[in-house]
Amino acid sequence: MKISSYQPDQSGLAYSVGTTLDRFIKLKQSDFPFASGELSQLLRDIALASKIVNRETNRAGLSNIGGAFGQTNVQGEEQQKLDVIANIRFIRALSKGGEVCAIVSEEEDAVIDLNNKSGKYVVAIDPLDGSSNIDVNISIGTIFSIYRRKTPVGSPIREEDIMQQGTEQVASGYVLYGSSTMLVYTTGFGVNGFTYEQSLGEFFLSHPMIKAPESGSIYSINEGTQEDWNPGIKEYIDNCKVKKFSARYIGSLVADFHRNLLKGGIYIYPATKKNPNGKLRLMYEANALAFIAEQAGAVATDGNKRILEIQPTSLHQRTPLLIGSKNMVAEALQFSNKTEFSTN
Ligand code: AFP
Repeated sequence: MKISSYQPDQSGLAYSVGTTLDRFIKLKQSDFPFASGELSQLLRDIALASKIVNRETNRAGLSNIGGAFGQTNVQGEEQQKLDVIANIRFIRALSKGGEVCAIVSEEEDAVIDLNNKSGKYVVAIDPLDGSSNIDVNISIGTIFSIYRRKTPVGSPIREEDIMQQGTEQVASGYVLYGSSTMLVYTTGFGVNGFTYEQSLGEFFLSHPMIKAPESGSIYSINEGTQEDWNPGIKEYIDNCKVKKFSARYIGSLVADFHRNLLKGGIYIYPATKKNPNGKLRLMYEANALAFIAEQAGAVATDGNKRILEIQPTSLHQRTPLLIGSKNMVAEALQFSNKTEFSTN
């Protein structure tokens, strides 16, 4: 019997499809000194649910799942049918996996206790962010944060398991359902992005070790609300215009954040008269993106404080958010009258 050792193909006829998310997660499992594979499985559960949500969003215009659901969520916002579907899909995936003990979701008033005796992790999730964009075919996203519970595994869930600062995240990420679908995540060892290959049904590593440019020339803010900003923010934005920066804002946080992360830019959702504490939610929007931003070399603040160091006091707490390229956020803070921001 002849045995020859494996030689990678040199013919160039069959291009390499690259590293799948599954393989990448497995390779990186050893980054965690006491990893037993549960966090890896949890990330895979999220990836699976995101594939299903991707399928649903892609055919939203063809099936009867576009449009409003006819109910409002706990924030008083009108729920889209796809908000509800995504919420069900993610909660189902997370409850079946066995790694999660509790879930905080934008679409749920209370913490969901999964009554899972072996679950070590708590997940905070915005299942479908930017959902007012669904019906007009504009990018939307999923945002998630993963924490380790503080109390012993198997004991009843307590407030300290849920109300953790962003610095305690063990992983966070987002899925962008855009011109292509991408999953971007960090476990505190850099940020990696994966693009979904529809025909193979797999995410492949496409953006290894993402680094945010330190400066940029894109600013993203809802300028329609400028009469309600503090004067410092208005001055900063006026200065962006003097510098002939580009205004880019589509009203889907994940998409606006992702673009600025790759190209260099700043996203601001300030405190306004209508939303004195900002509009975005700390636990399942700001924290997850702040962790990603910092891991990529960018920064995130509420104007006074690093986002990751804000102590949550309620599940659906809002926060002002300035996030993006380091130098741009620093300049925005110089302009803004810091004391006028509030996190309470
Ligand atoms: P929706 O999910 O209701 O579309 O809200 C999206 C969002 O939370 C965030 O993704 C956007 O950046 C932001 O709100 C847009 O808010 P404005 O419409 O007030 O600019």
